[in-house]
Amino acid sequence: ESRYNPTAIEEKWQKIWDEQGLDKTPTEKNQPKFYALSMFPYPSGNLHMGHVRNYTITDVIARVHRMQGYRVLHPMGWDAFGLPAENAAIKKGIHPAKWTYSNIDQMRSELKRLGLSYDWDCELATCSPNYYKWTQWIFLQFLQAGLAYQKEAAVNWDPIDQTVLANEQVDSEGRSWRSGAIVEKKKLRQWFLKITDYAEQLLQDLDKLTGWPDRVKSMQANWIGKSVGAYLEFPIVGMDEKIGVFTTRPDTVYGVSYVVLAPEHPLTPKVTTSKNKEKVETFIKEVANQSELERTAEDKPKRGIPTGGKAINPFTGEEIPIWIADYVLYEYGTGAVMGVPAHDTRDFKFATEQNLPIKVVITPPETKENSSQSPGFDVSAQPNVPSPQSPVPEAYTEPGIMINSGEFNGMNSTEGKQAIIDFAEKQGFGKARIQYRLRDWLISRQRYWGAPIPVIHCPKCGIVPVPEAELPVVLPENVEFSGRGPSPLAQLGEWVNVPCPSCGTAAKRETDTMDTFIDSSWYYLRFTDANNEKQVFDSAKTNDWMAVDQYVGGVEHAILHLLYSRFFTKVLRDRKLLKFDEPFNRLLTQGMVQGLTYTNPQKSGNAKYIPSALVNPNDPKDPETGEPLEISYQTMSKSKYNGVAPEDVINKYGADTARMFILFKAPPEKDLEWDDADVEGQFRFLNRVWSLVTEYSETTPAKTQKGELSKAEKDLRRAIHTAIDEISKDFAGDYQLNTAVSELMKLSNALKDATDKNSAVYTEGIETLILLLAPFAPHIAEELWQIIGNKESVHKQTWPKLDESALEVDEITLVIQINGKTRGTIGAPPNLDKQELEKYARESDAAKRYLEEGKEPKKVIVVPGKLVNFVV
Ligand code: ANZ
Ligand code: ZN
Repeated sequence: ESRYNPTAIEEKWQKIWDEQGLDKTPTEKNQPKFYALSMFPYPSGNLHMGHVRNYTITDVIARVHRMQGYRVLHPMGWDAFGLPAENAAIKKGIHPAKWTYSNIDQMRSELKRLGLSYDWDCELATCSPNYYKWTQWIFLQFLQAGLAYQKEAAVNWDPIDQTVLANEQVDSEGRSWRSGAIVEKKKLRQWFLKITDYAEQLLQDLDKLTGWPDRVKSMQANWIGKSVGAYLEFPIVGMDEKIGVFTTRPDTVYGVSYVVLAPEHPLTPKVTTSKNKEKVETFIKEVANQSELERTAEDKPKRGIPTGGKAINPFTGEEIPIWIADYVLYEYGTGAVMGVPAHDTRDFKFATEQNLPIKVVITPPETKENSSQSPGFDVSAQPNVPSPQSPVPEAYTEPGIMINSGEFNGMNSTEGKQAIIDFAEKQGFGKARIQYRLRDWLISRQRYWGAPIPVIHCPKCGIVPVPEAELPVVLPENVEFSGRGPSPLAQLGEWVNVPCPSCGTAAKRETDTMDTFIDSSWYYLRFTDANNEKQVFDSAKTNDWMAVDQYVGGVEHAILHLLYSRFFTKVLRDRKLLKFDEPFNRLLTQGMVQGLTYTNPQKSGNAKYIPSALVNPNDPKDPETGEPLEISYQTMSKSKYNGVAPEDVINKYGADTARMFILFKAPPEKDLEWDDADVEGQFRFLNRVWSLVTEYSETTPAKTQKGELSKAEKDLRRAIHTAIDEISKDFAGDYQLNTAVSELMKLSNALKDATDKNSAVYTEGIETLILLLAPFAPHIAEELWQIIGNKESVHKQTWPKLDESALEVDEITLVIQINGKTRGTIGAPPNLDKQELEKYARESDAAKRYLEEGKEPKKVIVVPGKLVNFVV
């Protein structure tokens, strides 16, 4: 037979499969459904290895499920709105639509070369009016439900991309997720979605997601950030108004020595005395320029000043000063806190720096272990001892027993919290309160390349939704992209000025577009009915296919996309469009693809990365300076010159080898180090399979088994069914696809070593190997399947069935011991009982040698399946 020529067979089969419609989604419902989904890509230009890995993992899972009798939905599309297209327009003068669609064409053709079993009839691009019409329609659903609103707020402003960002899009260092710019605070009128209405459900339902990595679930739980505590009111001296605070520790209320307002708090100017006015105003201005991160950083001094105003602790009647400080955030809780320096670390720091009283009101519970030793501070300290003679070296933040707390003395913190809340409620100055860290989702962007928010601002009617019949609000095409001034849409008078749909008065279109995370929050629903022109989707179809059974993508979406999608699903369920409340049953977050990276430790920034083409791998030196280079594996990226282009690998080895390598090299959720030698290794493996099968095809093997299987045949059959068993388990469990590939290699070795290649068992082995290989390396498997004489596609075959009896072993090894010492081994049939085993053992040479003729051993110990020990 001919040599293995991947290029020829891959092109050939891709064409045939396409013509046959092999990967079309079944419409009949006589099989259980399986929805396999990869996170759809942003069409940036070319496919990278991270994409290849993501899509290969999902494709193998989809293919195995088809063979296992599921009807499978496996679609692909494009997350096609967003800033890079617009930046390309500004820089190169290409219209964002043109740039985007030509990238899509490029990437689609690369995807097609990978042999991914997509139903391309479901393809969608979020930038197409057919899609964003429904994005806009969904926005109007939110608006109708009271879940979309406009408000003026201090928002995250990205000075590079000239747009606002959601909180989720600002990293822990205060940088934009996209441009990397340090985000500024700006007061602007913006659109929000009320995700906070769903905070509790989004938190509770995490428990349902048993198929999600714990890490992702805990990231979401932390982001939602539920705190249970109390709302307490402190009357202001000389005024009718009160300061409401949120606290998680109402049990410490007797230890309050001051109240702090966020500088932006509306009460700040009211409580400030004329003496302090000037200083307070200067301070407010200083804080306004600080990011949230700067304000809350642990290691920074807490800055603040007194307003001169005073409040009353409603529990003690005590007068306490009102301060403002940077560490109190206006956006969280009530924007005001009660300061309890003895039991809160930040308050402790602040009080120490500002010389405010520190009053201990909680003491560690007296247990036997710690009653004798010092609990870390002197609990007998007097209240209101001014620092720096602080009564304690640090804040005691654990629960404990209440002291210095009037009638609540002696209660433990848990009881105490409830008692304080009950008391406050009875007296009318407080109540229980639950607080979430999650903020409403800021969705408006001052950019062009996104779905226009479909509302009109009328001077008479206010906000008027664009009537459904007039959707989509299409993006105008003739637009200037200067990168300066307001959004390109806002500069288009003829587009902006329209009559009000409701009263006809001259009105203005909303010129903001939607955050692209809105587009991706519902695309998986549209896939279930992608070509519906009349509805967002036919609920019957969507309810049938959803939830996604296996979702695969990057962990970088743990909060953003995955939280937003869960939110959308719940809202659309409440709008009666969906009958389920979680979109993704199982989630696999695949690891990164890392490339060999050369760095010069003497250089910094991007200059330290040296392209491998310029380096001698045996003696890595900087080609410019001769300095020795360091070698590491790092996530592939253009700026590190450590990427491997998928096209190059496919051209050299074929898509099947690329797929096999990626699946074999690491478990899906772990990082993967690209290694040319291992790619070569998988190519050789496919070549071995090729020879094995083509050689077999030239023989005339026995078709049916005649008589009993020989030992060699039994062994081969055991190898075949072990492979079926192990690989099936890898798919039923947590997708250890790397071990599945090793099992394929083991089976191929067993076939190579088989002595009788004309037996029916050998035929079973060859067929099984091709069938098991088919999901991993679909082209070569199809070619070999035809070579051995089949007409129907290998991808339409059923997954090989396990014959448990083939796994049974013929013989076990039985150890013979005399007085506990091993004296020999013998083969014995499996499943013998104790008596039978003993009989077997007595017959052995070893036993005969050591057991005196005619003399019974004192005792015989039998461990079934393992050993027989004669005590003499
Ligand atoms: C008094 C107190 C005593 C507090 C104590 C803690 C310990 P989490 O868990 O994050 O919800 N706080 C409330 N609103 C704040 C704001 N806008 N900016 C800064 N800090 C704020 O934390 C809630 C606690 O953070 C609240 O409980 C409050 O301090 C503070 F021994 O109240 B605590
Ligand atoms: Zn009107």
